[in-house]
Parts: sequence; C-alpha cells; structure tokens
Amino acid sequence: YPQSETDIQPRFPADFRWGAATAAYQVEGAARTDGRGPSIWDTFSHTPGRVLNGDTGDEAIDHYHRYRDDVALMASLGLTAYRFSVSWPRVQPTGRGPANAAGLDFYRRLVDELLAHDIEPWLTLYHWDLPQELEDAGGWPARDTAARFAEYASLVHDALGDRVKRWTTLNEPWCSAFLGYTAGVHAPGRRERAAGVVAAHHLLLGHGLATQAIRSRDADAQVGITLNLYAMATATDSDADRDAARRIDGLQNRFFLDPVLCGRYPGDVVADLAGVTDFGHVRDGDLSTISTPLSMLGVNYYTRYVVTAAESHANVDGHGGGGDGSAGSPFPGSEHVAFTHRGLPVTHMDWEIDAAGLGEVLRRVATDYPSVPLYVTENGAAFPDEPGPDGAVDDPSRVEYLDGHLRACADAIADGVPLGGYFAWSLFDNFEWSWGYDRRFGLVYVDYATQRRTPKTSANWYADTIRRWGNGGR
Ligand code: GBH
Repeated sequence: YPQSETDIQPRFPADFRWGAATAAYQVEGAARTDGRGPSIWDTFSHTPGRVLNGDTGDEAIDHYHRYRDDVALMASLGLTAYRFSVSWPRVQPTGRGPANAAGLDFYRRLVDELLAHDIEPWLTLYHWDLPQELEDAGGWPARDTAARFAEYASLVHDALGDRVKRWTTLNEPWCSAFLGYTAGVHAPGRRERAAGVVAAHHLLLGHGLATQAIRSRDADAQVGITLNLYAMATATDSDADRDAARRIDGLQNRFFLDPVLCGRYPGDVVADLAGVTDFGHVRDGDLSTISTPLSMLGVNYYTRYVVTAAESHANVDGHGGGGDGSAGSPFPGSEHVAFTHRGLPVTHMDWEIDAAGLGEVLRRVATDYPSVPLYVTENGAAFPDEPGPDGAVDDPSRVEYLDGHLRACADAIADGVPLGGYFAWSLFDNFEWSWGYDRRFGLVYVDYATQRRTPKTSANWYADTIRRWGNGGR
C-alpha cells in the first residue's frame, strides 16, 4: 500500500483504543448449538425472500468454534480492544428465566482468551437478535420487553462482570426500531408506522434499565450505548429541502441523542409524528430512566445523508423500499423525502465516501450535548474483494477509506473532541443482514466454503498504522 513520507502523522492519545468489531449473528454460526434458542434473525433469514440469495447466519464464519484462532489473529494485528456482541438467545433461549450455562460459557472462554492476549473486551448486549419468543409476545413494541432486557443484562453481568469493564447496552436502536418494525427490511420484518416509534421508546427504556442494573452490580462499570449517526446535507438550499433534512436528522440522530443525553424527545420530531402516534406509550419517569448518565457514547459512522424533498418515498439503501410508496420508509411521518448523491466515490453499499462527515458528527455531538467520552464503535466499507492469482486480497479502496476516517478522528481530537478509541467494522467478512454474504466489510477475507481467513492488505495496513500512530503519534 502507498505511503507518503511527507504525510502529516496524525496524533492520537497514548491510551487510544485501536479496535475492530463484529456482532454475534453475523459471525458466530452454531445457531442450534449448546442450547441456543431461535432469534428473530433466524426466523427472518429462513423466510424466503427476506435475505439476498437466501443466506442465513446458521454457519456464518463459525466464530463460535474458531474463536481461539480468531483471537490469535487479532493479537497478531496488534488490536488493543475487540468489540463483540452477546447473543441473547444463547443466554436465555426463550428470553426469560435462568441463564443457559452452556451459552454463557462460550463468552467466558472468549473473554478469557482476549484477556490472555491483552485485548480489552468491549461487550455489546444487543446487536439485533431478540429471542423469537419475546417477539411472539409482542417484541419491542411491547413494554415488557424492556424489563426482560434488563434481566438478561443482569445475567450476563453476573457471569462476566468480574472480567468485562466496557458494556454497551444496544447497538443502533434506530435500526432495531425503524428497519425492523416500520420499514420491515430487518427482522422481524413488520411494516407498521407507529410500531417503530413505540419500539424505539422501549429499546431506550431497556437501555436505561440495563444501565442501572449493571451500575448497581459494579459502580465502576463503564456503560454506554451505540447510535448510528449520520452527517447531513441538503440537495439544494430550498426551504423544502432544508425541512426534509431537519426531519431526517430528527428521526435518525436527535430522536436517540436527545432522550439518552438530555432526557427529552425533540419537540419538532414529536410534532412531525403527530399523525403517527400521540406518544401515549411514554410514562412518567421513563425519560429520567432513559437519561441515566452514560460513561461513554458509541458512534457508528458510515456516510452522509444528502436529502431532498420528494413526491414519494425513495429508500435510503436502495433496497427494501416496497412498491407502495410510504410502506417501506424507515422514517414514519416523513416518507416524502428522497436521498441523493453528490457524485463522490461510493462503496459496494452505494454509500458515498465522506470522511469529513465523521469529523462533523463527532464535533456536533461534543458541542450540542453534555460532555461524554466518545468512541467510534463502527466505521468501515464494503468492497467486492476477491483473492488474486497468488491468493492475496488487495483492497486499496478500504485502506484509503480507513486512513481518511482515522485522520478525521485525529483532527477532531486536536479540536478538543473527547474521542477515546476507534473500532473498524468489521474484523472479518460476515453476514451482512439483508445482503447476506454478498457484501464484504472485513479487514480479513473469509472464504465461506472453507472458512479460511486471509488478512487483506487493509488488515496489514491497520496493524502497521496501530504501530506507527498508536503511541501518541510518535
Ligand atoms: C451497521 O449498521 C451495523 O451495526 C452492522 O451490523 C452492519 O454490518 C454494518 O453497519 C454495515 O452495514 O438494505 O434496506 O436492508 C449501519 C446501518 C442499516 C446500514 C441497515 C445498512 C441496510 C438496510 N445499516 N442498512 S437494507
């Protein structure tokens, strides 16, 4: 990979976390092993037509059995932290009741292996795999699911709290709520405008209750939530486009940031949703639970939204939009908005590459919200990587993407943003949700036929970068 001698070396704090991330359903496989129950993603991926090519996470990359080799690979790259998620139905096969010891044991082994290699475990409790029985009882639109989540969090903390100090309650509740219950492109595949709004509230309530449960067990635990935040732009300066951008920013960013960090829903978004719900599902005291102080905020950043007012809905990801206008939009009450591009290079997901947007998002959170330590818990890109004739996998576009976004992080830090770490998404190629195995985000290539792992050029570049920039940039 190219390296310019004259490039300014970005500076990072000496204790900056250099990590990579995965999620349980995307990598583990072993879907019926050691008493694991079914989750909504098992049901969804086994429903014809939901996932590209009929792919499922049944085997995924078999991380459940290969975790030892996988941790050794992390160590060889010099990672100082690894972000993974726990599968709720491994711990509670039906979402209720006592812990399934065999399921918890996998995470004990994984965490011990990480610690033995001096890699800090960053544990996410929920990366979208709700036990199917809880969905059958109403799913996230049912208030009881929040209480069930806090109980599950307690079980995991009781088993791992002595070894794990970094806890993330939810990954991207926007996706669980609005892709799962309103757009229907993620599990459980429901298309109900109000259900996404109510689900979002119960996810956030579950986050607050779980945070309190963990803190009551360990006052020193570092607990946070990860949100998928987007930089914003408008197609033109028209009032209509600006209002469209305000609406999308409201539902995507502020609808989660404001309750968690300020204890209130944004008034303009509540007004936009007037035809969707009257917020009768919000009870006294909920917002103070939801705004239980955080130790850290995780930011997942991939791209910028370029928004324009439109006659009819056009889907964000060019997929799952449905034929009937508003039904497939993940933005209830704001369906008449379209997403466009500005002609920048795109990734295999058709997302524009916009590293400056990451800096904007970090500065915005640091400026507009009460101070909280920030971590980039996901950032990365899909490209159609394939091995060359020599078996090597060269991915210069991913190197360029990561380099640009890490430099944006360093610039934000220089401006005073309290950013403490960066996790590349993803360590491995894996099950990319509704796109199945057709989109490769990994720094490490996986040959799904043999499960052979091959570090791509980007993995070697990241290892080298951690060495060069990882000691305060000296
Ligand atoms: C993250 O979501 C996830 O946390 C991670 O698991 C995922 O692998 C990664 O991004 C890369 O996508 O095409 O209509 O099915 C980021 C937000 C939301 C982006 C879902 C992809 C697909 C919607 N993602 N979206 S659709």
